[in-house]
Amino acid sequence: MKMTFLWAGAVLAISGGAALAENSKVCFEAEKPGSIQSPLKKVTGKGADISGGGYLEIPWDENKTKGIGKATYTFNAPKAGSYYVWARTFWANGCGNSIQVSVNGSDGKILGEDGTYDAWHWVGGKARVTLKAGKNTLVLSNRETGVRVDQFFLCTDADYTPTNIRKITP
Ligand SMILES: [Ca+2]
Repeated sequence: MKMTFLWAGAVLAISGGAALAENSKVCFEAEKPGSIQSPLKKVTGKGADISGGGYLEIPWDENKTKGIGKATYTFNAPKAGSYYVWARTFWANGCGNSIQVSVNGSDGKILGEDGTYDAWHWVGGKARVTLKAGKNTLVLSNRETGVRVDQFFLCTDADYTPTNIRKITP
């Protein structure tokens, strides 16, 4: 009988290890910050290609307001760990093609600097941040003007690339 219990314990340990390898995902709307400062603004948008009925915009202004203002988000993570940061973005023109985020007080992570214009697309997947189980904070700062953000997405799997609109997590 003792042997049986030992084997049961070993099987449970292996199952637990497999569960840890799953891709934990977090997704929330960019237009729903806990706080927001001008010139960052929430925009109500209609269309099948925008999630949640809107997006956050840092309006293009020839960079007169570049560096001013931020948006702060509080979001829940299913478990603690190292997560890759992504954002679903739209660049208005070639002069603004990046955003900067800081998670839980981390140094600023730059997402974007790519060449996809006039289309919603995901940028990120390189910078990693540390999340706690439960509440975490993300700050979007004004690195460049002429940018829009629809959703933020974080996941633990380095090989996962989000596509289209992702499902919002609780
Ligand atoms: Ca949105």
